[in-house]
Amino acid sequence: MSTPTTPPPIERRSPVLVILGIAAVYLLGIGGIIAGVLIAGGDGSSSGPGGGGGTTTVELSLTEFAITGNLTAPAGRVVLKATNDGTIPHNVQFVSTGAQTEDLAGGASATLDLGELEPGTYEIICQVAGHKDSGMVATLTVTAAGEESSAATPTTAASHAEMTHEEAMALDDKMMEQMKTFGTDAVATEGKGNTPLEPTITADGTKEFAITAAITKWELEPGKIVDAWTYNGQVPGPWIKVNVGDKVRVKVTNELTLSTDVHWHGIHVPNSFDGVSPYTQTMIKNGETFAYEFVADQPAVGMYHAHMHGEEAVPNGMFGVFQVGDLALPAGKTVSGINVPANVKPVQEIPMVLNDAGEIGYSLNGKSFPSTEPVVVNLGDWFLVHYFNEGLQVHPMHMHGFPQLIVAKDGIPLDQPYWADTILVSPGERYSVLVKATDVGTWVWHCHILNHVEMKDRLFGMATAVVVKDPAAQS
Ligand SMILES: [Cu+2]
Repeated sequence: MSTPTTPPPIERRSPVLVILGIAAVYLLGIGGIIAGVLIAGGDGSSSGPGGGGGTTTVELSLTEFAITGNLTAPAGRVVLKATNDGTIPHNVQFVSTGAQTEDLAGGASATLDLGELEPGTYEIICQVAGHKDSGMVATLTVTAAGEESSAATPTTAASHAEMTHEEAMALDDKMMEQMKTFGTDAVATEGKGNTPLEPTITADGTKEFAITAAITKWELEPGKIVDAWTYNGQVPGPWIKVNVGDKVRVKVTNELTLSTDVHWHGIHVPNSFDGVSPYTQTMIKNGETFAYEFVADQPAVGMYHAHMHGEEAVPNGMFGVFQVGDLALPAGKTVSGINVPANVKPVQEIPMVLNDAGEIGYSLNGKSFPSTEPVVVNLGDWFLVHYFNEGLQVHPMHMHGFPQLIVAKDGIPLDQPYWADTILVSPGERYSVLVKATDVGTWVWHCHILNHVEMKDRLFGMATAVVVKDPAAQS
């Protein structure tokens, strides 16, 4: 009798393999996933607690954004075999011990030995920032010896394809009900980002702003409250707008445990205020205040965010919009046959800050659908949108109904503006677009990576709408 410390490759165990369960999961059009539990038994090679026996290999599949598999094993030694069936890197963490695999590229596999497990339930997550909140969490159930038969019960929901007509209709209805709450008081949330920040004007005419970094509660959608990393308690942080030529001072107070700094992304500042510790300043420690001072001498559609610990701080909410001057618009210009009036005056200027990770997750201006804010305009209005991507992924932003005239990239006006209905915004980028509301109705506006906006039974994340009203029709 021997007790192996390393399970042999599964393939070599085929004589004693019993495939106890296969679950096929259909998720948002991403194809099928097959998972099974492979149990080694009958060779008497080892004896688990209670005499359950053997090592169980649990196969699981990682996708955007789910962990699926037949996540049940008898008490004893358990080894996870994870395969990334998705397209972006994922990993697997066994939460109770913190053991985890390396990040796996799409198509890669890894095993994770969980050791001897007592009966109970154990959480498994993908530990890549934001992936757990997006759905990559699963429960491993370890049964007492002699209950192996329960391992055949899939833990994942039935696929759409396997549903009865009645089940499918109920799911459809559930989705419609959830979507109808958009724009109603039922989905109003506490807290609003991008609130304009008023300066104090000092004796020498400097516009002085104060922002405080802290971890504060933030409501993403009704009842979903997270510990966000915020500036002045909001996500995005306050919207700062100054004029070209203004003397600016921004006093940053750090109430985080970690140190921080603030980078002025796309804003022309002296090197000493670029916000990159330790190269341009010393870090701002807990309880300290640092003043950034510069003359806002060039027009900008910029943003400010933490640089130090940015990988964690920024997705968790430490970002805001900073503009210098009004963006020059192609007034009077004809682009692809469409004329922009010489006197064009946008009725609204809308920062649209994209995020996809950390505590905030898939969101527009710090809120997840249906709590995202619609843009409400009148027929014939022109409005100006600035997209800012503060997330970790690209987002093709698609507006139904109207093309968007891209007038500036990263705040720099384009000599050749162009029309597009979908604009790919990468991390760090800004696109400014001018839109004319040419048709009445509710026009959905969303990221076109569909699992950034939709789950099996509901919409979420990066979706909102442009609501165009006809004032004449309402009188
Ligand atoms: Cu997206």
